[in-house]
Amino acid sequence: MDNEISTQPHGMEDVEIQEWLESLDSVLESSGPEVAAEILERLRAHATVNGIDLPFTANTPYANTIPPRLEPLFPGDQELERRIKSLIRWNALAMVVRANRVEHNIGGHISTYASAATLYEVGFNHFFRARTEEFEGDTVYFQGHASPGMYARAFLEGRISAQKLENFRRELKPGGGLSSYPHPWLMPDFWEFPTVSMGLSPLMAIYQARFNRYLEDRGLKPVTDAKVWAFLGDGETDEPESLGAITLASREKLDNLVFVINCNLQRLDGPVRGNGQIIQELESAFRGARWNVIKVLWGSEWDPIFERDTEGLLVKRMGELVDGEYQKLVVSSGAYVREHFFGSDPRLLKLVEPMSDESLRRLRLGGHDPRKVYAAYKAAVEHKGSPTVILARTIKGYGLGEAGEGKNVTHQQKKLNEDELREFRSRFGIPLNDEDCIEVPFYRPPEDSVEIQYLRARREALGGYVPKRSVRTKPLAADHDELFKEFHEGSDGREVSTTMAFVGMLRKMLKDEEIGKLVVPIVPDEARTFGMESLFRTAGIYSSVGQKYEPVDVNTLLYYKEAKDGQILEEGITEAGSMGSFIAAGSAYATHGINTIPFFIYYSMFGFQRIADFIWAAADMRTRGFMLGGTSGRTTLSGEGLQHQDGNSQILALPVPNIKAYDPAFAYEIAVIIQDGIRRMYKDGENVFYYITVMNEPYAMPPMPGDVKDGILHGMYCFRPAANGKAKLRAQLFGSGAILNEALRAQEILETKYGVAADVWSVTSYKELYNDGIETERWNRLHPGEKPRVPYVTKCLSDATGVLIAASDYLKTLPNMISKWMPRRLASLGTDGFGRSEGRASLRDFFEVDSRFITLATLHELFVDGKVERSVLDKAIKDLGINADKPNPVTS
Ligand SMILES: Cc1ncc(C[n+]2csc(CCOP(=O)(O)OP(=O)(O)O)c2C)c(N)n1
Ligand SMILES: [Mg+2]
Repeated sequence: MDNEISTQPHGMEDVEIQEWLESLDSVLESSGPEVAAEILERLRAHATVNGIDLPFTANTPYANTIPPRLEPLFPGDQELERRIKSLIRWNALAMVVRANRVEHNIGGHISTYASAATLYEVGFNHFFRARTEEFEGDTVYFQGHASPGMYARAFLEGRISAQKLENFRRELKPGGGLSSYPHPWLMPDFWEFPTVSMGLSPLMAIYQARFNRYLEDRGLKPVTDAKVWAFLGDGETDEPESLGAITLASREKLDNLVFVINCNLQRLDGPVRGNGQIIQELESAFRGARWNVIKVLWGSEWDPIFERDTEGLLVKRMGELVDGEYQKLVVSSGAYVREHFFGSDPRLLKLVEPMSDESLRRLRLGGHDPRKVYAAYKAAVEHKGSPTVILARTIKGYGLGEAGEGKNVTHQQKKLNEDELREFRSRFGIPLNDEDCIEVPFYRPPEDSVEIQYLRARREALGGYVPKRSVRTKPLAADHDELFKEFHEGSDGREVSTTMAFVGMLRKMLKDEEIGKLVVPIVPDEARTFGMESLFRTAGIYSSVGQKYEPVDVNTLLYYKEAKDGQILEEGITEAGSMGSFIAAGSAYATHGINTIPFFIYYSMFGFQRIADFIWAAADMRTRGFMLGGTSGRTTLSGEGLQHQDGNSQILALPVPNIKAYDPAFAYEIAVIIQDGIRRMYKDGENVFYYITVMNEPYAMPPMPGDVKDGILHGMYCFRPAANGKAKLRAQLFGSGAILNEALRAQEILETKYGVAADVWSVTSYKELYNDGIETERWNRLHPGEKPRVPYVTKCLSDATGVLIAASDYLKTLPNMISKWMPRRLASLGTDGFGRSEGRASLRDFFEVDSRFITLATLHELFVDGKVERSVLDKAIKDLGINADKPNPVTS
């Protein structure tokens, strides 16, 4: 082993060190820790001035942060709490074992909760305050695969029936089951936060804690001491999102935030850092980010040994072992621990001489000792000025013994043999005999038992049960005809982009009596790109400390105004963080009982493509609000090239079931969509949210052509019918977003040059049309005896004559997916392939989506139908200036 401690005493050196330590002890005793810290600080400065090169370390020794003398008294009945915890351990294990007996490989996790039980139970019995009428409650993000523990507790609390436990991971059974992990979508009265895609919950928790402050600073909720708790795995911290936002938390002084990292030193395959120390690594990262770090490494049994160790040898020894060795030690016999851990130095051996091997084996780790955990939690909730992270050492699969305790395979252990079950039963004192216990029945003591009475009393004292989700808002009136009317009228020839039109709507919404305060504009450092800088001054940029400096542009009209009651969340360059804010704001209707309406506007390529998993979590969480993909469209965004030009996001929005995705072309379409969206989400309480792509290409916004609201919302309507509907050559052109204008130009070319009369349709949402189509098909399949229903697309096109051509700024698959419900063959134009740094006209030529290609596609379809001669096509290619041998955009 590296770094072995010398077994030889150091002579004089040791005496000197001893003297220094003793004088520090006496300062500590006579003048307290602050003076001691001051002296050390001065010593450090003095050493530096005198040229002593002290190495930088953000680490403290491998020991508990809170010394025993500062430990508070444990306020609960420790023995009773242990018994309750044991019952929960048993039922959590029983759920998984039983589920896998019924259906092999249905899965579930035993060892995660087994390692975290004390961390949760101390929270449940003493810290997690429920949401009540009077108090907003603490917010708890549970580690996803520890869910059996939360279910087992809710079973003891009488909140979940035995039948539901029986149907863990079998949600489709009669009477319902329990979802594998925390999914508010599936259990909307229970789970609040989806956490199982690892790495998302730490970031979401940080932005939740910050959003809570935002609500307070803007006067939308009272200032309280409510906390946000996030329970994470140590392996989970490898996800970049886990630590990616920790500096925001300290910068914002989020002392309402507590991370608890369950450091069992293992992940799924094996050790998190076999050759290192994950706890020390995390400590330095968090301390470096200025968090309050509390290490809970050793249980109370270690305290007397530390006390005997006046030379600091034990702490030194603890700091030497790598995690792989620790993992081995915790599953080894007392004799092994004595030989391999204490045996490195005779002085260490002497420290434990009076202890039996059995008592050495029973030396608990900090995360399994309620007193140590309580002390850490209490210090965390009382700490001021920065967020706290608790690094708690535990054993993965604690209590599973031979069945998996501390073993590399433990994460996936789902079955226990009879002996293992009996051993577990005995270890945790579950009142089941040898025979009964191998059936792994759920066990709940009678209602009047001391255990149930205690558990209920504790939760009552903390305001009720956790987790529990409820919708706590009153619906809005959402009567906004007046607000949006102006946008139905067009721009009177003035050229504006749909982004500008949206910003105009946002500005008006911010002034609205009902929703003005509730609107939360969120932007990741792109406000100027979207022409939103005018809002800086009027709405203000949220800053928890106001504005401590005079902005450089203070003399301009649109200066960069930060304010404590600022409304805009200017997140900086973090789409993930912005999404964290979006989720917090869009779920405040449940978390806080406040109908905040987030509008998150960003570079569309960096949305679904970059942070799709957060969007998925938002969907699961029933988040409401509007995501706006700015500068969208592969050919609409000129100049930016391959990385930025988005022809994907409307496709990537398809898999998220409850997101409504629109690609509007005109201001009135956006107005109709947003107005209806606010109504659906905030008045009718629908669990949907919106994705709207907006563009930066300026053009005149037309007035709404009659009452086409239904068509806009359903996904298509006829925007401009052909002048001569009776013409011999007929076509239907489908355009979306900015490409609709190309279809309109093609309509003109076709009419004037080729005698083709084309109707032009605005397709606002291929996703809506697709969902309607597949649902109609499904209904018809399931109800063969009834009058078949007709898809909306089919209905729209029932009288439409001629050939069919669709063009969008997205992949061709978008229109293709609805073509089967069209009356005839569809020709699709789209932007499959990598973008280019170019102007719009060249890009549309390159991707073959401009008016010329729409014209050509129309003529070609007519040619295939035998309606026009080949020569017309040949001439058109020439007249339209199309290079037939141009490179294929899909592959070039
Ligand atoms: C993003 C993501 N990747 C992979 C997984 C699969 N997975 C579930 S649990 C787990 C290991 C967890 O280890 P750790 O975070 O240390 O938690 P522990 O169970 O040890 O408390 C893995 C890889 C996941 N849920 N999410
Ligand atoms: Mg782990």
